[in-house]
Amino acid sequence: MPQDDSLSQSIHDLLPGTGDRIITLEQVQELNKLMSYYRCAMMEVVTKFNVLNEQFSLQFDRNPITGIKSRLKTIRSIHDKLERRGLPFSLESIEENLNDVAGVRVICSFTEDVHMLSEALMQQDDIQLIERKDYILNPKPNGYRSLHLIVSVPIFLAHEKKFMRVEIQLRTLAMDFWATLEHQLRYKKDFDFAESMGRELYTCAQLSAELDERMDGLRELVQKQTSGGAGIPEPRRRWVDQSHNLR
Ligand code: 0O2
Repeated sequence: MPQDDSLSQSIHDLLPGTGDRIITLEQVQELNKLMSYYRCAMMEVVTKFNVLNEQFSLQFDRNPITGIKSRLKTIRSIHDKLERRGLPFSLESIEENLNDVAGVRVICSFTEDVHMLSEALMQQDDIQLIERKDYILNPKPNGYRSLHLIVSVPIFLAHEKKFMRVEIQLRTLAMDFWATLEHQLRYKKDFDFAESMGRELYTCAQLSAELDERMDGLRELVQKQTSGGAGIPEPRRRWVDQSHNLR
């Protein structure tokens, strides 16, 4: 490894135990390029959801999305995940074996929004569905609920079009609340996660599912009363008319 190569050095620092392996500057640049492609794909997906939110908020006078988070896996966790699976750490291996280098999490208002947004996204002709896991219909044994999509999305570079995979997690506020706290509790360092805590978390997951159901019921009620079952309600004014101040 060339001593003056700070990128290469940082990869060596990130990957202890690979000190004896030669990482060339070219390889580091290729890895950086791949990560930037994943970042672009992530941005494409985030934009798609922002556009859908804009359109649905105009159409139905409410925002189906309350927040969008995105994250790029670190080189260290990419390396560790491949190592855990006994797979090589190479550019080809990353692209071939990992679906979640780029991740987008969409937090929705209601359960119905989760499915409505996922359908709207999948109707877009540049998106390819690779895998769909509906943990809302079939929650994990610990109570985890979310809709997971692995999609392939094109990014348009100066001279080529490249398809990149992105993991999308769609969930309601209640599902996100539970998953965020469960993740924090479960991965607390130096703490033995007792079985009884798992049971308590499962009960909390059921409570959060009940909360979603009840909120969905209220939303249906409001929708029926406001639209009278006929057509789309008038969009609410979000901007106050300030023109009188200009006189
Ligand atoms: P991070 O840091 O959030 O990315 P995979 O490991 O993805 O190849 P798997 O296990 O089949 O294979 O994937 P799955 O079931 O689709 O879950 C992947 C991601 O969903 C996880 O990523 C979590 O973000 C989330 N997830 C899945 N199950 C749970 C759960 O029980 N609790 C919580 N809080 N989140 C969950 P990572 O890589 O674990 O972490």
